[in-house]
Amino acid sequence: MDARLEAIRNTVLARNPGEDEFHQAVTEVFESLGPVHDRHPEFLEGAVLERLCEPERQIIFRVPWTDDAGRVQINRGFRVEFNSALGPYKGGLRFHPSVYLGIVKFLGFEQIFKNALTGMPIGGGKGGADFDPRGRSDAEIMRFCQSFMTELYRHIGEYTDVPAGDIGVGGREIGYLFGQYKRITNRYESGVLTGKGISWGGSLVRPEATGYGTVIFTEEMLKTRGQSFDGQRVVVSGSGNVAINAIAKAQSLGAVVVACSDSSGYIVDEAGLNVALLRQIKEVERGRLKDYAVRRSAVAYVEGGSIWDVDATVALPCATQNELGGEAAARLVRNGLVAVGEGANMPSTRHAIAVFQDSGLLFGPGKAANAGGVATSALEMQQNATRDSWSFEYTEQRLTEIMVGIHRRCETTADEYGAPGNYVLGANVAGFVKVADAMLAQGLI
Ligand code: NDP
Ligand code: 2IT
Repeated sequence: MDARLEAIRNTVLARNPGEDEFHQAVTEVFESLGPVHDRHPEFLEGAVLERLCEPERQIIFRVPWTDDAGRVQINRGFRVEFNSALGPYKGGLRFHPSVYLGIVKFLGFEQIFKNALTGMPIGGGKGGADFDPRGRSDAEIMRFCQSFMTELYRHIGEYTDVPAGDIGVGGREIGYLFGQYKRITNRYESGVLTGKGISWGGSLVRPEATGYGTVIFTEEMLKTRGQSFDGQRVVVSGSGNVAINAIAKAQSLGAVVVACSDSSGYIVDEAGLNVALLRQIKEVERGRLKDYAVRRSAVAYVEGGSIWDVDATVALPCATQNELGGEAAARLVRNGLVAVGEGANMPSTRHAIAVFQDSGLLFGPGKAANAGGVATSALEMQQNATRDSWSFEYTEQRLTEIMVGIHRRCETTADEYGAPGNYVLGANVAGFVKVADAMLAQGLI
């Protein structure tokens, strides 16, 4: 790392002790930015990096609620409003027991650059709670969401901060959150949340957008080497919103997707995963992947273990951070991997990224490859602002154009900085320069 940037990075780490994932995300971005600061001394003079690493605002709050047995439960809620240089803070809410400030800050930090790359007018933010939705009834989820919004509502708004979903937050939760926001404020403010239901202000394609976008981005990478998804053997980790829609899109392009996972285990279906059955089990029944193997013959279910033991030519990690380590990466590379597209945020460890990059395969980092979700959220905001609703075909076409544009921006930036094919550098530099320019133009704030 450039010595000037390393000094700033060390100060950031010391100021934010114990936030390992945030440290990791900052280090990864800083490693790309040395050459940018040679060309732009004004960024150092304006202390852009120091400002970028300090969120504009951080909110931590108590979320009290009662479970179905009438017991009082307390969770911790977060919203980190990281950077508003390009637009209102934008980013998802994550409900998962592992959530703490370090996770919300890594996600919010990544979101700044991702959102810049989309070309849409959105800043970066993220939030969530250490609430575990697993095994909770609909009524418990609703009471939790209502309590969460009873504090959050005063900090958000269509011109201020626009949350959406992430792990553990999908259409059902956005519905309860929106209902409570409307009730407290007495305003039907569609643009305050994205990922809404189609009949009440949501956008077609938003549910599919992250998974579809990841595959579109990866297909663009493959094209640079005269390849495509057609005939690839694909492994997708996770079986949530991003994973299932990535599987569906990869299959539509001719890939055979043989495996996916949840936090309990993974399934291998050599005939190609049945997306309708996956949706029935995960989206309708909210069940476990283990049930898939019970209902379909010739399917292996492996309890525990790592899905990355399954060979693939294309890997799409779509579950969670640091799920793919260096040893798994080395094994996949030895066994014929040609491309990785990150549907999740920071799923590959730094060691794994180094292995992928050293091997010369195509590696699309999350902040570029999974930007289709937030980009389509911005399209939802656009439709809300004009009280319009677009067709599936038109919205999907806009998503495709945005993903192709992000790919091109990463590629040309990597070329410009003498690192052709390095999408990590391309994404970090292109996202950073856009935000840094806007921050300097807006003065010291
Ligand atoms: P979902 O809640 O729909 O699905 C999450 C999936 O990942 C589930 O299969 C879950 O398994 C698995 N998972 C979650 N946490 C862990 C863990 N600690 N260990 C192992 N498996 C885990 O979330 P999404 O699909 O929305 O999100 C997946 C990833 O994509 C996240 O990294 C998210 O930040 C990222 N992302 C999401 C976007 C979106 O639009 N939703 C946009 C861009 C990125 P289980 O059910 O067993 O917990
Ligand atoms: O990580 C992400 O980009 C998301 N969870 C989607 C955020 C959004 O505002 O749609």
